[in-house]
This record gives sequence, C-alpha cells and structure tokens, in this order.
Amino acid sequence: VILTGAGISAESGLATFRSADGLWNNHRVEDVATIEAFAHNPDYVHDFYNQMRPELFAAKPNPAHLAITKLQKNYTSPINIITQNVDTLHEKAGNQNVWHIHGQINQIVCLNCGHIFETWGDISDEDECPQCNIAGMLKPNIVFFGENLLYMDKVDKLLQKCDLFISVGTSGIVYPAAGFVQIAKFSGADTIELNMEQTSNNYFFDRHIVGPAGTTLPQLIDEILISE
Ligand code: BV8
Repeated sequence: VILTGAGISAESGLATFRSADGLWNNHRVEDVATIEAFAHNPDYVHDFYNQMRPELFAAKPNPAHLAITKLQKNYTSPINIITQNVDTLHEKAGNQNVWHIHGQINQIVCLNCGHIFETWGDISDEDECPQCNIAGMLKPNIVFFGENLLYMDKVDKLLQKCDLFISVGTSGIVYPAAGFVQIAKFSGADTIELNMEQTSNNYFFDRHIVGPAGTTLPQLIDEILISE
C-alpha cells in the first residue's frame, strides 16, 4: 500500500496544505474545507474550488507518480494507492488501484440524490443536478473536515493484509489517514516514510527516507524491483 499526501504533488507545482504561513492557497482551511463553511457560505467554497480546478487540470505528474506505474507494471504483488490528494496526477501517470479517500476535485456530488458526475468546469449554488434536476444541492465530491472519508471499508481490508506500507509526502496530521501506518504496522507490514523531514508519526515507521519524493521514490522503487 502506498499512502500519498500533498507532498507527492509538490514537484508538480501544486501547493501543500501546511505551508509556512499556515494558509492554503491564501485561505484558512477552516473557511473553505469544512462542512460548516460549505453549509454557511456555499458560493464562497464553490469559488475556492472553481479557482483551483484549472490549475489541477493543467498539472503534470512528476517522477514520483511515474515511478509508481513502473512498480505496478513490474512488481508481482498488487500495489494499491490510498491518496489524500484531490488532484488526478496518479491517474495521469497511469497508476492503477487509486483510492481517493478525501475525494476528487473533478467530481461533483448531488446532496439530494447522491449522483456523482465529473467536470473540470465551474459549479455554483444555482446549478441543477443532471440526474434529479434539483438546483442548489451540488457539492464538490471532496471530503471536508467533519465528513467521513470515502472507501474506508476497502482501506481497512487493504491495511489488514498489507505487507509493505509506504507513506509519501504527508504530514501525518489529518486523521484517520494519519493512523493508517499504525494499522499496517500492527498487521505486520514493513513501514517506510518518504518526506522532506521526519513527521510526528515517526514511531510507527521502520525507515525514513528524507528528500524530495521525485528523487527518493524512484530510487526506493528501483531498490524494491532489484530485490524482487
Ligand atoms: C473525520 C479536503 C469522522 C480539502 C481534507 C482533533 C484531533 C484529531 C482529529 C481531529 C480533531 N478534530 C477533528 C479531527 C478530525 C479531523 C482532523 O484530523 N483534523 C486535524 C486537522 C486535527 N479529520 C476529519 O474531519 C476527517 N473526517 O474524521 O470523519 C467523523 C465524521 C463525522 C463526525 C465526526 C467524525 C476528514 C479529513 C479530510 C479533510 N479534508 N481535504 C481538499 O483537499 O481540497 S484534508 C487535507 O489534508 C488534504 O486532503 C490533505 O491531503 C490532507 C493531509 O495533508 P497532507 O496531504 O499531509 O499535506 P500537508 O501539506 O499537511 O503535508 C505535506 C507534507 O509533504 C509535509 O510533511 C511536507 O514535509 C511534505 N513534502 C512537501 N514537499 C515534498 C514533501 N515530501 C516529499 N517530497 C516533496 N517534494
């Protein structure tokens, strides 16, 4: 299992969440990525994601994403990617078995009928659902703080039978994703963390590889494939 966070997309030019000023794309996360913020001011939150969509649409995968495709093509056991990222760089790199536990920027969900559809365009509070035609109930299919994660039953199964857990570019702050390494460890997996620094989760990682993922992940994957 490979768990990825915003750090794997940093070398593709996308902002991470916990940059120095604590802001994210010049906004406080609490103002744009909580279910309360969305309920209170849906247009403000729609605008935030509408502005982000073109940048993520244009973003290109970097060597870290591409190395995962190489691993999936050459490794005998199945490799699953659990990503906290809402960008589609794993898919653009040709990665398979990608699970977006925090949702995706190019998906919209209707809170009236549950229909999920794809778009890279703008969404507003007036738009109608293409399935039930009710207006004003569309939300980015992104898991806000206070919402349950997606695919958690699949994630639980993957972590229970995981024998190698690699965490790439996540600060280990946001739960429950930050607790996945613990479940993998207790299931007997070897655990490796790739980050620019050691994170707060260091107790559960057997190995820390410090450096940019665009360099460290291809190197680790070559090491794994040679020992295959
Ligand atoms: C839930 C959507 C159950 C927006 C996101 C108090 C204590 C503990 C937990 C909580 C608490 N209060 C509330 C909670 C729960 C809360 C939580 O964990 N809060 C934290 C902040 C304390 N979690 C939730 O609400 C989750 N839901 O628990 O549901 C529930 C349900 C109902 C009622 C009750 C309970 C929902 C969490 C999902 C929230 N949505 N995103 C969007 O993405 O548009 S989270 C957001 O943070 C992103 O998804 C992001 O991916 C995620 C994690 O951040 P990272 O990916 O790690 O990014 P970050 O910038 O932090 O770090 C980047 C790392 O990369 C750094 O370490 C850096 O060193 C490294 N790096 C940088 N460059 C590179 C690099 N590494 C390698 N190479 C590089 N080049």
